[in-house]
Amino acid sequence: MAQVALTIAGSDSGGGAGIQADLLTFASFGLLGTCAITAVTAQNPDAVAAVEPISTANIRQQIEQIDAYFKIDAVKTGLLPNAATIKTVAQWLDNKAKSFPLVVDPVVTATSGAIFLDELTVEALKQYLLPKASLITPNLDEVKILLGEHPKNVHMMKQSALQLTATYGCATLVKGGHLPGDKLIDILYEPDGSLTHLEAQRISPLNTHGSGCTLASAIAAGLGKGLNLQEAFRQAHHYLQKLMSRPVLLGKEYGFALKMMQ
Ligand code: PXL
Repeated sequence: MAQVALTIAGSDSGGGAGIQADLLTFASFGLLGTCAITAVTAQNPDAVAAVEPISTANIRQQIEQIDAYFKIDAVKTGLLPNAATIKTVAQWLDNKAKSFPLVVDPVVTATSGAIFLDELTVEALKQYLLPKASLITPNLDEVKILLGEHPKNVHMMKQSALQLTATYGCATLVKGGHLPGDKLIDILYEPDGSLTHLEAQRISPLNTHGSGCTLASAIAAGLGKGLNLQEAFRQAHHYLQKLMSRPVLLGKEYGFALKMMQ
């Protein structure tokens, strides 16, 4: 029987991030992808022109319809645009009592700066959702918003991962793509104290829009297939490297676009 993954996230009209990246990733890993759309953005790889939240009543219905029909093997959350949406998702998760792994990508800002969650929303994320996660996947900007300090080196990334895991009881993947230098370093810290450190070479110039969504949904896919977290992380990391090493050429630049032709 096919495994089923659910992404609860925003739509990216440019196709590179959000729901579109998640569903593509689930399919690449052989899972059946389902989605609950939390917000509709109007954007292209240069800029986000608009973000319109979907009503919580509609989001709840999207999730309930999926839940009523499918046995869900993994859930990934992305952009949750306000506190009411976060509470809606958290309420549903409470009723499910952890029957699947939950990967929370704590999307707080977009690279373009156009998506920005206010303080109330960040507080709701910390209070209601992060404690329910199996894994959270902050980038360095999101670590700063969650902990108050921007990691400046690998040692600080490890300390941040440790602190987030201690606070929320989940595994933490700190993505180091925003550190300067040629090496891209990601650090996974698990509640049992194990640390996995994966490196890659920075490829530039490359538009990496959507890479965070893809990594998180690839891990969710692996977990949904029954892999342990370390193995799911390794496979997701490898998948992303493969995509980035074969970028499609867009109009203006080498874009990542995540539409690798098979
Ligand atoms: O990568 C963060 C992100 C998540 N979700 C949506 C986005 C973006 C970044 O632009 O557009 C819908």
